[in-house]
Amino acid sequence: MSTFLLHLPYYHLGLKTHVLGLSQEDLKLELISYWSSSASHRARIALNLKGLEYDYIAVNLSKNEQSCPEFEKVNPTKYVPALVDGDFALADSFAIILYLEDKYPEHPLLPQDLQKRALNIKISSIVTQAYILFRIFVPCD
Ligand SMILES: N[C@@H](CCC(=O)N[C@@H](CS)C(=O)NCC(=O)O)C(=O)O
Repeated sequence: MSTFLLHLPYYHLGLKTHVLGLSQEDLKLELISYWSSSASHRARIALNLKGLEYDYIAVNLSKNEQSCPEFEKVNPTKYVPALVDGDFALADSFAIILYLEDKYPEHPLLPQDLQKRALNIKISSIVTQAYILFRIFVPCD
């Protein structure tokens, strides 16, 4: 059984802090991802550059676990990665990176200069969109 399926009792968002009896601040970040996912790599790299501790929750894409209804509650688009911060779940590597950057400003990933910052965001946006286009137009086999 995958790590993700073992965690299922906690993935009724809004209940997690209640079930565990903890406050949002007590909970470690969790990254639901998979080793072979390049989008998940992006989120992992950001977490590691920022020096943030997190639990890795695997959703086995080769077993189609991203399609299970429990994961759909976390991310209706059924893609990894998804970040879980307490009772808040956020999908999409780019959104995750920007959320981490805003919430944890130490070890910044983006330059302070507004124009350099905008150029970084532009390039990141192109990279994530290019990946989606690749998935749509290039068959897997
Ligand atoms: N724009 C999304 C793309 C996420 C994405 O495409 N994830 C792939 C793995 S890299 C996935 O979960 N695929 C599952 C599927 O195709 O069913 C992001 O950057 O997070």
